[in-house]
Amino acid sequence: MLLLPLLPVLLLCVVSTSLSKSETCENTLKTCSVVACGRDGRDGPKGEKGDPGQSLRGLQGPPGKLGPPGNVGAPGMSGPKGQKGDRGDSKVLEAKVANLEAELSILKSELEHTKKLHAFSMGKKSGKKLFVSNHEMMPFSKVKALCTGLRGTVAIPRNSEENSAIQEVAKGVAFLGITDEMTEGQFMYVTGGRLTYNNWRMNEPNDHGLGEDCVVIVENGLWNDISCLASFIAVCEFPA
Ligand SMILES: [Ca+2]
Ligand SMILES: [Ca+2]
Repeated sequence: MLLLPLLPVLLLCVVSTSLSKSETCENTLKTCSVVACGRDGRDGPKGEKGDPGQSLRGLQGPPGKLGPPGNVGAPGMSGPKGQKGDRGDSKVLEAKVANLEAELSILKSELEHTKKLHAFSMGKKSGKKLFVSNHEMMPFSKVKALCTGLRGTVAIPRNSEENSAIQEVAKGVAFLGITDEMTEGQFMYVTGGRLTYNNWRMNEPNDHGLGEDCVVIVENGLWNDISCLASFIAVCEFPA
C-alpha cells in the first residue's frame, strides 16, 4: 500500500534504465528525490582511500645476492702509546756475551798450550817462528804446496839461530824457501825480497849441470843450490 504513491517514479526509473541494470535502478531510488530523478547525473566526488585489504601475505622470499664491497674506510686514529718494556732482555744478552768471552779466553789458553806441545813434539821454535817437518822427501813444488796448504811457507832462515833451528828440525837435507828461478844467480825468498842472510857452502851456488835453482840445507847447516825436481825433506815455518 505504501508503494502506490511512488509508482510513477518507479515506472520512470524503469523506462530510463536498462532492464538488465536493476541494481542501478535501486541506487537511483536511494539518490533521487521523491518528485524527480534525472536521467544522467554527474559523477560524484572521489571517495577517500579505503583501508588496506585483509588478504593473506605471501611467504618471505630467499635473501638476495650479496652486494659489491664497499669503499675502503679512512684509517683509524693511532692507539695510545704502550708502556715502556723492562730491561730484562739486555741483561740476558750481557750475561751471554760474558759467558762467550770467558769461553773464548779458555780456548785461547788451550790453543797456546797446544802450540807449545806441538812445537815440543814436532817442531822447533826460534824467535817468532815455529819450524815443523813431517820428514817426508818430495820435489820443491810439492813442499811449497804442502806448506801453503797448512797456511805456512817453506822454511826460510834469516839468521844463524833460525838456520840452526831448521837444521835441528830437518835431521837431514831439506829444501829452503829460496830460489833463483826468476833471474839466474839472483836468489830470492819465496815470500819476496832478496837474501839478507846466507850460509853457502864453499863454491856454492854453482848452478851445476843442467841448472840448479833451488836451495837445500845440509847436515852441517851449510847451503847448496840444487835441482828443484830432486826430492828432499819438507820443512815449513809458521808464526809462533
Ligand atoms: Ca840457478
Ligand atoms: Ca850447487
